[in-house]
Amino acid sequence: MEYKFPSGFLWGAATSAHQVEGWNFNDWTEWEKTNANRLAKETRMEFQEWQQEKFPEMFEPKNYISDHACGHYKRFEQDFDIVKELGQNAHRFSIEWSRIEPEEGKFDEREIEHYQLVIKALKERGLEPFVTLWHWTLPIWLAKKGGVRNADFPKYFEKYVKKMVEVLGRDVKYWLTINEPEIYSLNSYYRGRWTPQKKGILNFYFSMRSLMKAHKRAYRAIKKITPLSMVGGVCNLSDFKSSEGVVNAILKILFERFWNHRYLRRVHHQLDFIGLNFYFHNRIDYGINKNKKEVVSDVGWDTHPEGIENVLANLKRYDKPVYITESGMADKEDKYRRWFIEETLKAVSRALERGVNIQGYFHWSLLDNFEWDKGFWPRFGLVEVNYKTMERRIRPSALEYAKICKNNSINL
Ligand code: IFM
Repeated sequence: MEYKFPSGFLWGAATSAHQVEGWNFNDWTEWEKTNANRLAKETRMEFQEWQQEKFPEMFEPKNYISDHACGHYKRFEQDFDIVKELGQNAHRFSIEWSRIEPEEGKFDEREIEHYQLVIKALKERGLEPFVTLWHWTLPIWLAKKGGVRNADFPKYFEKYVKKMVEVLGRDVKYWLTINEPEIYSLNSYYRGRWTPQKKGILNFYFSMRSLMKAHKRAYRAIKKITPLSMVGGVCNLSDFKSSEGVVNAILKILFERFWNHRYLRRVHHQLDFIGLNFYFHNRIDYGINKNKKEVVSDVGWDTHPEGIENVLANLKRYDKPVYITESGMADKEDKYRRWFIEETLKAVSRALERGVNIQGYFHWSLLDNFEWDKGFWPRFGLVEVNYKTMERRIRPSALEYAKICKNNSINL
């Protein structure tokens, strides 16, 4: 049986500036330089033997330096040709704040022009731009002032956002303010794994609070300048399932409330749509993440694509359009990606049948790219990147995804 997606459904893939562009200068590039040796050493404790054997590059400090990344800053036109060839009609990317405002209050006109060209290149190929305004990297001057934890962070963000909307707003309908505030706060301000490596529940709380305020300010600013634009936020939500027993059922409700709904409940009046990033499934059994781990990705994450149905159904309460702004898996050999995409999209079709207003799907990612503190070894791309030659090679799963995009349908 064939399932037809609603007409006008957007099909695409996503990237973020720091992970693909190359030649950045921001808080992450500086952190990478001082932490590369440590990260290479810690790998032995963090990853299993099969991962260490499959990806020996994880032991090399240079794996942790983003440097030229995928060179997408210079190759964006060729990369968008691939997107077009793959039958997609939309594309999600992010703007690198540190390029735009390298010094406080000084905007770099040449970099603004760069992103104008990026958007023009997308439009010329019939690709609807979804523009993320902040995907985790900060200009150095702002990081020095305490970044997200500076009480004025929301104001700094608003100023940058206003500038972006003034110069790009004519050609952009869809804006995404902040990527995954909960994942950023968790890793940078609770676990202390990412720059600026702060720890503790209070740090997490204040980081989230600041990002919520920043989102709200950005929303109002964008709508004031371009009232017809659509402004969304991007959350990384989990599928929670509980094993038997009252305790597990209660734990499930609490985790779901805290992780999936705390941010959304607070910002939903300032959202025209919800951006959902889906990767994680959590079985609660007197503890979190007691998963069966039937299919595990290269980074060791349990993949449970059908879980997206449950998460989508739970978003119905907000009564907003939903775009799946990320969903994907690290799979160097492309063994599971086709299965993963198909199972995800079948689950999406079931959620549509259940009345969830889903309007688009963006696979993470278009290209293999720089995966933050793990560096280059995880391969999330529909398109493989040879980091030595910068050559691109379309993976077989991408061709299968292309069929779905072109037909706007999937065989159930
Ligand atoms: O690479 C990241 C991306 O930057 C944010 N969402 C999850 C992806 C995979 O970890």
